[in-house]
Amino acid sequence: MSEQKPYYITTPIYYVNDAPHIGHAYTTLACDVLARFKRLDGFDVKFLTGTDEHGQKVEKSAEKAGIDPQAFTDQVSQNFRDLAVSMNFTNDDFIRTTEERHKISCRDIWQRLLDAGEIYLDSYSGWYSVRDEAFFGEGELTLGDDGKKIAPSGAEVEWVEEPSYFFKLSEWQGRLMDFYNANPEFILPLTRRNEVTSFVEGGLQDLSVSRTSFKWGVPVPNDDDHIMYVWLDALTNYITAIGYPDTDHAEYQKYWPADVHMVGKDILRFHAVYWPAFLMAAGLEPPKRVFAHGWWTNEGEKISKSLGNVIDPLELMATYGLDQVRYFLLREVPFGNDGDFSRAAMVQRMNGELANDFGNLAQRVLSMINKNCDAKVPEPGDLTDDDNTLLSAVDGLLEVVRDALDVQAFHIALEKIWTEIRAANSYIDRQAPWTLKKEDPQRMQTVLYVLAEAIRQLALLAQPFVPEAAGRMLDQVAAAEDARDFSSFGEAGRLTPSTELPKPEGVFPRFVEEESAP
Ligand code: ME8
Repeated sequence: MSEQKPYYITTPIYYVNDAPHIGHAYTTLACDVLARFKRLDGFDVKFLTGTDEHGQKVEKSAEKAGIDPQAFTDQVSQNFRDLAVSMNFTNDDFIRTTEERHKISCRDIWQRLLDAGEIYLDSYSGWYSVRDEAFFGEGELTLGDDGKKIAPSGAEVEWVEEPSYFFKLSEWQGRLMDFYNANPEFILPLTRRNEVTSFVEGGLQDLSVSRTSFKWGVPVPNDDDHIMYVWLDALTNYITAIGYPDTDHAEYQKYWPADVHMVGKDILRFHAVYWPAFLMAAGLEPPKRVFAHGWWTNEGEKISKSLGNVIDPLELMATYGLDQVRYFLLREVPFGNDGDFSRAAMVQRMNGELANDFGNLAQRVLSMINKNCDAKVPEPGDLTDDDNTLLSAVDGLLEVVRDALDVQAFHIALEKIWTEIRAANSYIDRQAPWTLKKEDPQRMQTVLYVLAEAIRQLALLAQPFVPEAAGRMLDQVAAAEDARDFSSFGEAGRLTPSTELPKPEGVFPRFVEEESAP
């Protein structure tokens, strides 16, 4: 077998200051779908997620909870791990920045930067937002109602004055611009790319990369008074997990540079400006892509703990079902745009698109086969133009979905799959196999075969999005376990007539509003 191509995809590592919410689940879900798709498509995938456990924000949260930071991070990090299991995420590793492997990696990248003359000691005085873990210039701030200064994210800033090491970011403007120009799809979507390039074109200042006013972090090598800036620490996780500092490590050799760092738009600058600059300055390659997706609101409102409208992914799953939530999040909003979570929209999509369009297609066809074809894959006769049109459209879908996912356009991938689901539904209505049953039973067999084959392929493609339901649909067309990757897509994996089929059962339940109590 030819060597599999590597594919390395990462989520942000989440701060352990709080319980995971729908926004965290969303980013990891997007990565999970890509990881699953690429595995089915023959790639050797590494999918990484984890938690960001150092810094002032986490230290303060631990203090507030009255627990020591390590015990606090152990607890909260576990919630993120558990969420990954509940949401059926297939991450290959889960990294925590408090692990020894990561501290070694941080010290090493620091040393490389120092040796390269990219870091110098000075002192910092300026504004810092603990919530963003970021420094801000006076010009970026606004005044809040109470007269306090506010960062663009809405977080309060505090004045910081302390000795600090600096990274010579100001010297990287030209090289970053050359890098963006040479790699036009490094930042997607393109609207976000423009945001970053104009920021860099506007001029860069040296970046403070150490703090002395708290202790919870990785100490700077040979200068224990300083803790490494949490973003330098955090970003380095992406290479720690593949064996760095051993750049000869088999995983590092195979997976670096990463194919996609998936992030929310809030942390694009760290990933698209600081990270490639740190890497290039350390003599390492920058990643191939950073995709910054949009922001979810809840029924039109910003999601925030103080508003009490945080959406708990576990509650959503319990109410609507896991595959239903997975589908909704990636179908509702063009990936990259902001989106609004609404329960009405959730129910509409799960009932309309999953239960009616896809679920009924399978249920109608498989029940007819069960009753009229002796519960076996029917034997097709000669194919008509109508049969060939449907089959070739479905056969062509893999390429269409692959192209969409290569630019992280989940909504387009789903839209294209659903176009063919609807085409299959109109084909049934046109061909009316229930009438053929009496008039032309051989033709009925052909029509049902074409439909079963369409269902098989649609379910193959739906697997990354709705793994549980698609798996059950594949069981119902008796697709062998080793015939569920994309090497069995199209003609290569056509259903074999006379194969026995199990009794069909619905895979996408409808959501029925409970009657409110009298
Ligand atoms: O920023 N809508 O961690 P974090 C969509 N530790 N996505 C959302 C969201 C929302 N309302 N809220 C959060 C950090 N997210 C750093 C990252 S990486 C080296 C270090 C998602 O816990 C989105 O992906 O604040 C966002 O970028 C991320 O959670 C921020 O997670």
